[in-house]
Amino acid sequence: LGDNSAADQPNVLKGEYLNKAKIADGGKKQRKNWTSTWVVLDVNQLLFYKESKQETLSNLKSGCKPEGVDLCGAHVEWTTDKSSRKNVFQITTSSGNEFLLQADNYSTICKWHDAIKKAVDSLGKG
Ligand code: I3P
Repeated sequence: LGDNSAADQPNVLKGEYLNKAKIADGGKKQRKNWTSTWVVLDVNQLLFYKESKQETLSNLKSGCKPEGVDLCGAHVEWTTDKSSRKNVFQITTSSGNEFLLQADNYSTICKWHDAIKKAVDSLGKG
């Protein structure tokens, strides 16, 4: 099944660059600002790094920590009305933070959508 060790840990996806926009913080709308972000799916949280090399540095230096998104109680859904872009899904956290994630490649974004949804579902059953 190839070289993807994620097969051993079904809820964890290795880093990849996706387009990210935070559109609400604690329920309060924010101005949309799309940025390319290195995204890593951990068991119970999503990690946003500015760059791939920050992931390596964060293991060594405490000043390089990523933005962590708590997936417990989060909602994940495709959206066509929050953006003019294609292939966009939204994550809404239990604390009212809203993120859009997007990639031009459909299979890439599907892989992330499905894995994050699976992670959220398995935390719900916890
Ligand atoms: C926003 C920017 C975003 C766009 C957003 C605009 O303008 O063009 O890319 O979102 O549309 O408001 P600005 O840079 O001046 O803030 P999409 O690319 O996702 O469509 P929106 O207001 O309809 O969210």
